[in-house]
Amino acid sequence: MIVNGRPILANPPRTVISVQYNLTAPTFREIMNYTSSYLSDIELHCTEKVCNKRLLSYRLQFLSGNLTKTSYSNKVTQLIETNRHPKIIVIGDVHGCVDELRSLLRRCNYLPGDLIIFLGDLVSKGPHSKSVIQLARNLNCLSVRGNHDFEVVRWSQAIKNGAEAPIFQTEHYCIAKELKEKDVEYMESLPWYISCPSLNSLFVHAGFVSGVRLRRQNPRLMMNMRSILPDGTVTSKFFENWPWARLWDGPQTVFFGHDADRGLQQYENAVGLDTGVVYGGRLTACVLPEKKMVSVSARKAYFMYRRKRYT
Ligand SMILES: [Mn+2]
Repeated sequence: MIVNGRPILANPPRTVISVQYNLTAPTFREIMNYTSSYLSDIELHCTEKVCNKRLLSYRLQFLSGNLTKTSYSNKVTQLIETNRHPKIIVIGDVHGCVDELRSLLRRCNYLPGDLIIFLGDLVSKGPHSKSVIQLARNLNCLSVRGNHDFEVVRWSQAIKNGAEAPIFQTEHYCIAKELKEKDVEYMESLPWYISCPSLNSLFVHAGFVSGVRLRRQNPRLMMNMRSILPDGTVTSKFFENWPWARLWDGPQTVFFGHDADRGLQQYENAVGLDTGVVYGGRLTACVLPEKKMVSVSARKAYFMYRRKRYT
């Protein structure tokens, strides 16, 4: 769309949306308490690169529009035991590709009693976000919280709190509007990470920073990070030579998604399973405890692939 000779983005910067909200702002302290978990990619960029008061205040304005006391899940983590499950099927980013998900489960020989753990981003970009959530609920699957799941949760809470529809109806908003109460509850219940001591394994959407205790890991980074630069900067950007997983030295094995650019990643202590099904790639599972890789190809590309590479 072109307005006044300028192209208007389909997904406008958050700051544009923010102006529509006129809810009472929480105190600055309250906002800051929540900020680390409420920033997504664009905002992350702002905090790291822009020390501009105006931008900051816009961003906070946006946050205040959606924030309520109830909007933050306290469930940081979830512990699981394996002896109850013959096998655990860990699945990378599904992004609404429910047909591929069903094929994958068949190919993994999923049987009742097996435990499915999703690595987040169940929704968005692909065709059947709602069906994926319903399947996940029906099969009692676990999942960690992905950045897109989080955006949907944020919108459903905003809607519940009386927020008006945005001028540009973003995909996350549309998904949130469609969901039933039970779907929303499921999405809200997703933890930042899951740990399974008996398999010496951790499950997270984006990643962890090596050397930081699990309880001290930043939720925003757990949902968004892709690279750790030589100077220690943790970023959601794709710097080809600096995947965070290369620095992870265990002792647990981390299973993660979120990084379709790099595709399947197999380090000694970290396994990346986002193989870009929604871009026409594959949907991949790792079946534990054997660590057997199983994947199916996408029926088609549902979403155009475009991401800047940095070096
Ligand atoms: Mn993601």
